[in-house]
Amino acid sequence: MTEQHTPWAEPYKIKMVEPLAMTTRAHRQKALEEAGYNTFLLKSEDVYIDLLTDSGTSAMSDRQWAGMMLGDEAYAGSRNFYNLEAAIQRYYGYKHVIPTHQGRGAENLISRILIKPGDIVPGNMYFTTTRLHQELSGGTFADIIIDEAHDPENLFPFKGNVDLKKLEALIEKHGAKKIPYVSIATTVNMAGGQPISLANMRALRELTNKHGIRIIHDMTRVAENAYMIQQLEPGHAHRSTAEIVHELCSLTDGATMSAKKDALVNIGGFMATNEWDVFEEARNQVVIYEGLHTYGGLAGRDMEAMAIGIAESVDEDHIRARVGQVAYLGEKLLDAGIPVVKPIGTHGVFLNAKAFLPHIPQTSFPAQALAAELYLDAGVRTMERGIVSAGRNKDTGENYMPELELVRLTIPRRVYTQAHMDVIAASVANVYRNRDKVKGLKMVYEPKYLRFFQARFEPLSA
Ligand code: PM9
Repeated sequence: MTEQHTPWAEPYKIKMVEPLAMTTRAHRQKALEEAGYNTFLLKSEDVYIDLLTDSGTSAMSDRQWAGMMLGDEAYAGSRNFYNLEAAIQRYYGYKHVIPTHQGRGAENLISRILIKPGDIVPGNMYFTTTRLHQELSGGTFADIIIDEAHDPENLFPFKGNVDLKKLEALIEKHGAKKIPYVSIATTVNMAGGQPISLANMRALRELTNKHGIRIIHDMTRVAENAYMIQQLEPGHAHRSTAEIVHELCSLTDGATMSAKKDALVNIGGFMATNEWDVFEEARNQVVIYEGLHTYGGLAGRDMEAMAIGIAESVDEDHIRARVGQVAYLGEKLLDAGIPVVKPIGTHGVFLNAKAFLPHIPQTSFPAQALAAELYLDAGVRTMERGIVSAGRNKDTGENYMPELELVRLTIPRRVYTQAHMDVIAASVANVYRNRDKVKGLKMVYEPKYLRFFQARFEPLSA
């Protein structure tokens, strides 16, 4: 482990590089128009620094690449599945494992198995794919995150916490039988990558035990959450990230995982459960949607890389540098007076588009417009996390109007350098200086599901 009195630094050296595309503003203007002002529709070759997502975009280690060569591509019973199962049991402690092609494959399974029409699924803020699967199974998501999470200026260190009173009120109103599980994300993506505290998880476990309600853990960024507990929650500084990860998982009954984030792979995920009946049903259903229960849509080599990535994700030097790099960018933007979500999250820095572009009403998509402008300025690709991502209420068809109208500068793991962070900060500062000139957008094409992926926009003239 590195000395704590020295600054964080990458605990690796670079042995292979991928050239980046340098483009002109005129080139980017054309690319943006062709992409309908949606950064998801840009071609990657037109992007300089890609902060769209930390999902599947991390650099794998030499050990993971070596693991890829050990792929056992048997249809059934691949040895890589057993290695993956063992890694999940060891680091996370869940008993039964079903691999899936990525996180939403696991969300599909758990939602189909546990949710009945009319059920309520409380959670610490919605996530796009998670809520959609809950709704497709006939459930209704209910937000039980603490109010602080909806305020970008609030400095509370654990804005991923559940407001237990909100959950008690839901139980009182609907009855525990209508609540198949509480959906808990570590960390909370849409709140700005904010962690939940261990104290809050323990209290939630106590409350849910009292009512016989499960906790299903969206553990996509659990190592980052655990690291923040180690750093910030009194009483945990002496514990390893791995130990805290294990305890977080032990307070839940099952999990869905997009291994494309924390677990450092380019593709893959899994569903895990401690309940035999749920496992049996998942094993039945996975063959319909993903593949046999010992590969779930993945090649053997993908499972091997994931097993190795899980171990690497809880390495103290890795996690310190990962979160340290995000904090470095965040501090630079704060120093420049840019409105960002505070405290800085663990997987990205989130710009507060309402404060950045106060002249653009939320119905003219300020975060979408800001993401487009950032791309134009220097070729940095980011993602809208506001009204477009929030979508429409499934019952009324009305747009959700989230408090948080954000642009996410998501940092892939082990990919970019500090110099890239400096370029990003300089570009954001430039756009901020010229913010008055940024105009709103109108949506000209809206897909039915997860509209943020494929919607198209045009600039408003005024
Ligand atoms: N998150 C992200 O960029 C991928 C694309 S946006 C839908 O943040 C959580 C907390 C996630 C997540 C994906 C998924 C779904 C579940 N929970 O993308 O299907 O952040 O592997 O995982 C993205 P998959």
